[in-house]
Amino acid sequence: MSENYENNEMDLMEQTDKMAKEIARFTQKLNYSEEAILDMVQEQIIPVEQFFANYTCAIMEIETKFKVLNEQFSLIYDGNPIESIHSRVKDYDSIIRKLIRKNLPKTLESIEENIHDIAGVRVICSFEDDIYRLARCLLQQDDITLIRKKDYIQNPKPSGYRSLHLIVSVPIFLENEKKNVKVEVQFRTIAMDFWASLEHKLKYKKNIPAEKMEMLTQELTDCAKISASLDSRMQQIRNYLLKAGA
Ligand code: 0O2
Repeated sequence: MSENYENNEMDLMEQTDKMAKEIARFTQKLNYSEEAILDMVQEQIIPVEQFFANYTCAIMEIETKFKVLNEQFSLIYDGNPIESIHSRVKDYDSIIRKLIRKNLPKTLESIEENIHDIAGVRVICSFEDDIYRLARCLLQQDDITLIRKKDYIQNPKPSGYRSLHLIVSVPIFLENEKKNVKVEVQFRTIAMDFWASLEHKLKYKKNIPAEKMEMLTQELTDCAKISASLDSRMQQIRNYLLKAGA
């Protein structure tokens, strides 16, 4: 037995030696091609990084516009109309999933042409009136072009989802060019956002039994009605206070 062990040991040593030589040869080859691979990766990655950087810049432009409006409104009206602003660049996975769902080509050109919410800015207000006022102010700026408007406040989705969505195009100024970039702006009241966040969580929960899911969905639809009613009543109180000069 021990002999076998020894023999095995010898075999292993020989094999290891052979393998080490193979690896050295392979690594030498790899060293050469590694640079080529790196060059290739750089060539592919830089345009993708630039592509997404444009959306980050467009978000900065839009955010600044809202910060300016918020500042100005706070001087004219009572308090700031914007409670908070949240922005994000859509992640690559979600973009690809959307392309697959819509049966679109998976190229940067196709993404730029067909996916309108790569850059997303969510503006949260206390009152519905502020949403429409801010939207109007944004759209009247001469560098902003409206591409599409979906008013889910006037026409809520069957689920109860409410929000005002604008797809706008905004110019960004790069080293040697001006580029128009699309941004999706979602305006919500605090109540709309509260509801949508919970509903979004429910949508992505996979392990809820079907009948429980149906019950929770119904419950959320009821909550959406309560939330819409709350927004409307709060708006009325605010209108009264404004009229009373409070
Ligand atoms: P995420 O993670 O927020 O980015 P389109 O963009 O026009 O091709 P769609 O769905 O017709 O696709 O556009 P729509 O209706 O304007 O909705 C786009 C975004 O609005 C969604 O993005 C959500 O953020 C939000 N939204 C729309 N409907 C609902 C809803 O019923 N519930 C909730 N919670 N959010 C909603 P994504 O890409 O779905 O997701």
